[in-house]
Amino acid sequence: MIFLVVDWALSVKDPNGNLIWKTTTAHSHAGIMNFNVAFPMAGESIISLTANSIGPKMMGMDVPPKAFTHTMLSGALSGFETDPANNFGSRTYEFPVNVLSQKQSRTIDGADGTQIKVELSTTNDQIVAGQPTTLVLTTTNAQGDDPMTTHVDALIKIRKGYYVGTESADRGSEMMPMNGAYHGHLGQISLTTTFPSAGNYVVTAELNSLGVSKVQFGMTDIRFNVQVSENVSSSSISDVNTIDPNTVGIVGLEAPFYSPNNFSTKVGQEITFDNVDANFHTVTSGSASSGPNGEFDSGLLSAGDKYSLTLDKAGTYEYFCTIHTNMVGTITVS
Ligand SMILES: [Cu+2]
Repeated sequence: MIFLVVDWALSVKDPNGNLIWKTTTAHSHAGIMNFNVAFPMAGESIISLTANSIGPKMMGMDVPPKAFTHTMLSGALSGFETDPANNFGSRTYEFPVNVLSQKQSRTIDGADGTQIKVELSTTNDQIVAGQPTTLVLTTTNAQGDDPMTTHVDALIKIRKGYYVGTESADRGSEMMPMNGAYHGHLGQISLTTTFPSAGNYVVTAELNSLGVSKVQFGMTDIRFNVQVSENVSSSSISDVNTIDPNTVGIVGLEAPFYSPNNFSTKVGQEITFDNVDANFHTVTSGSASSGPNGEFDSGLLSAGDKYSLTLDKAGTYEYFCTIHTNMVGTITVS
């Protein structure tokens, strides 16, 4: 199914339910969106897509028929029908994504029938671009009862495409394998590095056992993929509130919609709504199901617009966006 002319937004929640990434509310003329996001931690993350149709009326004004949302089940792009059912309101679709742990281990063959198990782990679950991360490579003997390995050298390379993030110096001759490479006396090697940007990195390690090593596995190599997430914290969403405690950010079609979504204030205190999204929104008292109740209405706020509101009676006020009716928020006045 293809939608023509819609507003929409995408967000991603991590397995703990924290919002880790969110688009501004986008408007597009054909229903195709693509995006890049790196998942910061293992577990089930949820991608939410909210689509909002544009109907014959918006904020009480007529919308030209060409600007309505059209739903096309099949056929040519120009052959869509202008069916009133195309005005489907706001709908949210959730897509769970199962992210595998950054902790990875693999058993690889060494020389003379030896086998070693190599584990890559990180000191923190979340590898964030621009922040130092320690990678730990642990090599153990995969055969017999004694897992101990000793005196392991590694030449570690971290790459993303043509970008070389970290590369230890060449390990030199086999006689002097420690030259410039990383060395672990008990088969454990750590490397602290900073990934410059989000995305998928390839970590390769050329491993070598010294002559004094407990397991003589010779030279072998291993490769791991590491996901690095964007340096976007949920603080970028709440920032607008930390600047001024009496400000509510209008953050768009995906939850929390208005940040903070449930806002508490005092009688007579001025509240500023700040449209930090890239699309038009309103702050209108009432609810999507029963419509505006006339207590307050910001009218159309474009990107960057502000709306000030002072409530003189204690109580709980529900409000919504008359363009994107899934956008709802609450103000509690005491
Ligand atoms: Cu809106």
